[in-house]
Amino acid sequence: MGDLLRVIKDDGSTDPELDPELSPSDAVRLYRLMLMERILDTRMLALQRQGRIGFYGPSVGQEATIVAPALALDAGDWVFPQYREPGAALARGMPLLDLVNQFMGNAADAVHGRQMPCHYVFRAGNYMSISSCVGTQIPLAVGAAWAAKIRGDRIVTLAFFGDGGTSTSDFHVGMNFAGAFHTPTVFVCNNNQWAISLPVARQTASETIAQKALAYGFDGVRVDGNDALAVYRAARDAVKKARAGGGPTLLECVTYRIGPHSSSDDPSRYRDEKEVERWRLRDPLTVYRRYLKHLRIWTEEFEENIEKAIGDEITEAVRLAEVNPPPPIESLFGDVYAEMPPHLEEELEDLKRVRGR
Ligand SMILES: Cc1ncc(C[n+]2csc(CCOP(=O)(O)OP(=O)(O)O)c2C)c(N)n1
Ligand SMILES: [Mg+2]
Repeated sequence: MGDLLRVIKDDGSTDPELDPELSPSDAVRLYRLMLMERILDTRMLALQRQGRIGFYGPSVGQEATIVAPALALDAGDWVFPQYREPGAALARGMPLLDLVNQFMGNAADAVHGRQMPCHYVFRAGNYMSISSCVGTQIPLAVGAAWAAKIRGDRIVTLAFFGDGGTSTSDFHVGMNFAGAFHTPTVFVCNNNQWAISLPVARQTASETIAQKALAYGFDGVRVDGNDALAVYRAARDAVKKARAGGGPTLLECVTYRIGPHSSSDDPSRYRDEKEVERWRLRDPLTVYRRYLKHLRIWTEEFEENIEKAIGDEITEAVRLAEVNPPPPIESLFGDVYAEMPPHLEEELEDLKRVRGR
């Protein structure tokens, strides 16, 4: 269990026993989503620095652990995300513009600007709304899986969480319940080595996170989280097993948070830049490019075209999102009662008067 599951070899060839044998178009789709997440991060952080969005949590270095599990699901399955997985939402079909509207909290944002930026929801893709409270999505994923099992729906639920999330009581409650009730749940732990400024060695005395699954009576798999094919393979196997009634699986995707925890964090205050440089050598995009090159898909021209197309898509989404006004003031009072009660009507009138309209 201590060994890491790897599929892509250093020369870009793959382990024939483990290769999930993606079609060329699926192989490109996986790359495009990872690259989209990378470029989106750079652009959104820049917008945050310019004061055009309030806050942002980048995921540089973790793209494989985010996109590959989402691609292993069927359309009817459910995702219970943490807060660092925009690539998974896009993989579930969320339009980029919806995502950017949420980052800006404007009138077109599905949650009317009530959530922090990066706390999106995509109902049509069964992508649950995000809670900032670490770990709370884990029992929700298990509960939804249990409900599906009782109803006889052959769906799978997938929960994303971090290494820090494994220290919450919600993690242990969820894992225990999933094991005892044999729920169709896939737990994806993005072990990016840090929970803001706390290193994983201070998080747990266990040698690995994957081994925690043993105590709850199901399989734990330790995956090279920077090898997208390994993550995809492990997630696909876990999803298949869950759907066939084989119960839950915990995947520990070993990766690294290259960037800051969020736009409000300065990691130079608590970690050595040399550690970051070491991990940069195993950038998941570089690893995957070697594989695409081996398949004779990747060329410099391919890269230029795809980067330009993604860049243009983001520019257009930002342009359209910035045209949207802020949410109307009435939206503060909405979505609680079917009809607004008189005391809220009065408050709304007061608010309008104070605001001068
Ligand atoms: C219950 C709870 N405790 C503390 C926090 C503050 N907090 C936000 S993110 C975070 C770190 C989480 O680390 P990890 O689970 O490893 O996820 P990562 O950010 O590394 O992806 C903390 C402590 C919180 N949001 N919720
Ligand atoms: Mg972490």
